[in-house]
Amino acid sequence: MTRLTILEYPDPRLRRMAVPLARVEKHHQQLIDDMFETMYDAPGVGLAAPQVDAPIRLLVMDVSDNNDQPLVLINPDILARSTPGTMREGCLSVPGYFEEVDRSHEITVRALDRLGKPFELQAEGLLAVCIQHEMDHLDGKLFVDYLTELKRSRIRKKLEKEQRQRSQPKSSRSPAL
Ligand code: GNR
Ligand code: NI
Repeated sequence: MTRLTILEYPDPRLRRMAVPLARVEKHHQQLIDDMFETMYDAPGVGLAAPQVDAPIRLLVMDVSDNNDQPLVLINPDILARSTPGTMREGCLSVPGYFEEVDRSHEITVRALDRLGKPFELQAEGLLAVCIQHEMDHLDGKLFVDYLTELKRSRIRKKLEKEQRQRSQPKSSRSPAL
């Protein structure tokens, strides 16, 4: 298994529309295993393939306390939604920021499992919110898109600064520059 690199906002690769899988192949199952390792290690409760630079409609999740309820959704489709609610969300691609987002509290979703078998799932609470958050990633959408332009640009500038400093730490910069 391999831990994958998680792309961070405002990386343009997070904005691509992901394509459906025609069939689930061996290399997808390898990717799923690597995504679980990456998600548990982060740690996070969900991870969508576009976050690890794979523009396909596949996501993994585990909202349990003991990391013992792994869930794979391939080509997910929301069949029904009910009752709006608000939850504080974070994102592994927007590290360090948590903001309120309006989502449906309950959804019915249809998807393929890791073997390519169709299933339906009724979800509520954190699981429902997480599925909607991950499905947004498949459409190139991030939770910061629901915030005001002002908040979003502040977050973008701070993350860009962090990313610059990571690629060129102060200690390696010449004092003359
Ligand atoms: O780890 C995560 N926690 C979380 C909390 C509230 C709402 C959504 C999420 S998803 C996030 C992991 C992630 O970025 N998935 O794309
Ligand atoms: Ni996310």
